[in-house]
Amino acid sequence: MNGTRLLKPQHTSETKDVCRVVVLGYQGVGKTALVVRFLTKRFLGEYCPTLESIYRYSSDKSDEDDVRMDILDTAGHADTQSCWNEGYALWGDCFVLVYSITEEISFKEVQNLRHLLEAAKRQNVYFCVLVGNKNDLVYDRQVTTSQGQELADDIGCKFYEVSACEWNQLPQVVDIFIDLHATWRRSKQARDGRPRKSSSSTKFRQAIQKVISGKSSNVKKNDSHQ
Ligand SMILES: Nc1nc2c(ncn2[C@@H]2O[C@H](COP(=O)(O)OP(=O)(O)O)[C@@H](O)[C@H]2O)c(=O)[nH]1
Ligand SMILES: [Mg+2]
Repeated sequence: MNGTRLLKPQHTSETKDVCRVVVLGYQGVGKTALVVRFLTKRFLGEYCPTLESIYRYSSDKSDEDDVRMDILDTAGHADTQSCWNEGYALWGDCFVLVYSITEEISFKEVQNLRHLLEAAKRQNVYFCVLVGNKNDLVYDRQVTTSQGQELADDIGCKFYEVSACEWNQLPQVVDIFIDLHATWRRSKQARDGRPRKSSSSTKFRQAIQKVISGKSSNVKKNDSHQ
């Protein structure tokens, strides 16, 4: 966890509705590309491989249906149990396990990470999703879609195959984070005994669809690979 200090969650009124998401996976699988795509809608191409950062995401709404997330984009070092017990597992509510469909070793790594996560969280509630990235590189594929789906079924989580670099796959990339947040919030509200409000995720997806189809004025759309 070079550079990023993970503090024990303090559930103040300021942070209690913020969902903490940890993005994990082998180096170079596209973790940063996916996070940057979700946050900025852009694909930059090159990202600092050793930079570990926490990003605050907040939807533009002021009602209770707000989507607020702190997203920790990790940069390796997630392969020891102590790192888990003291850091990621304590900090995170949700985990995005990312591999590249072009690298079998990265698929093995998510299986390893899954065991570390389970061991660290034990009985505690957490949510995760499995993401196979780089599905634009089908000719270099080393991990089949059914292998990914089988692993997700085994973990009991949702599975996505996406490409961070393909502009038309932005909705799927958004779904990864928004669905995870929705699951986290439903569980939290059930635990808090609060009645469930209708989710804002549908409205959010509609807004993204508008951006993609060029109906929104505040995001440039002339980039098939941005
Ligand atoms: N072809 C392709 N390349 C990608 C994709 N996502 C990321 N990359 C590239 O993979 C490399 C590593 O990406 P990065 O996000 O830094 O990986 P990280 O180490 O897991 O954070 C960069 O050169 C990216 O441009 C994708 O979906 N398709
Ligand atoms: Mg990175």
